Amino acid sequence: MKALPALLLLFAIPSWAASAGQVREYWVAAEPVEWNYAPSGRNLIHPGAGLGPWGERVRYPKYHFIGYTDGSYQTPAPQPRWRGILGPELRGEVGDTLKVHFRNRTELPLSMHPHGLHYDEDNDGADRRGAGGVIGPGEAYTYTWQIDEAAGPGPTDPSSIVWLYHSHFDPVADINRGLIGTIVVTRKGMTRGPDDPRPRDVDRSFSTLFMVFDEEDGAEGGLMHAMNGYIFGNLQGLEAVAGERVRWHLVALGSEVDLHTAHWHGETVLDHGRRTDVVELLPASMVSVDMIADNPGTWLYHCHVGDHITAGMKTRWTVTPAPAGRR
Ligand SMILES: [Cu+2]
Repeated sequence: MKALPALLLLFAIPSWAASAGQVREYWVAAEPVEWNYAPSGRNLIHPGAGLGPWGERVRYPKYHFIGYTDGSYQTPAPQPRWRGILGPELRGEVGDTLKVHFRNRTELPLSMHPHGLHYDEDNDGADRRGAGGVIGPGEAYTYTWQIDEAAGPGPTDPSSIVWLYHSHFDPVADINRGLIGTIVVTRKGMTRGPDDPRPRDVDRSFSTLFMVFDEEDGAEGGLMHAMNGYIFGNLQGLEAVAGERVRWHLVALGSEVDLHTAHWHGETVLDHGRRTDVVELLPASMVSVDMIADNPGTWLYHCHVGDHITAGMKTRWTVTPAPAGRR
């Protein structure tokens, strides 16, 4: 590149982007919770149809990663209600370092393992090896994860991408217990500001986990076909305003039954250059797609696998009309 264009490019990048990466700290505790897959107690999609065998019992003891505002672990960090069973969203920009202070408030040995980020063996949080592989009941550990170039959006990705994190002491059991969350990494120079690593080219983002939780050793009534831990429309709060640029981070986990096809009514998405309204997911899939929410209404959002529709893997989302004077 010639010197002049390079100089112009430098001025085009916001000043914070030119600085070295930040250290972003998060405080996360694993805690036992009583989870309710259908807090309304009802089938909110087809009220007359009821909850079927999945409604005979909707409350189960689970575990949850809960974000706190600081190291006193007193005040839970605010979290939108639609996140449901997902732990806190850990955010950063390429070049940043995440310091995640993990506290195990359960009676089980657990860990935190991040997909995608750069870590050494002590910070893999897996394989029962390294200092971070086994965090016993009541213990704490600070994980250090680097968001290097290889953890950031690739050339054909949107300006932010999603990664999973989960407990990996006993991965199959820990994931089914609910110890799951998401990380969102924004491309360097694309954040909203030094204190807000969310991307500046989208107005809103949602993350949804498609997963069948097995609560009763495979018995049908305990196979909870959930989106963010909710069934039959009980996932609430997915709301955008007409005209907004909405990014959907889609993840899935589980086993052979967890092949999911996320489908939006009312809008289409752009999935890495492909226009569609259905995105395919397999266990541990992580996909970020973009939508212009320009069609006001309340629309279905569901898994399109037949058996999963029957079992309640569906909800609604809303595009509210833009206020007068906007757009
Ligand atoms: Cu499905």
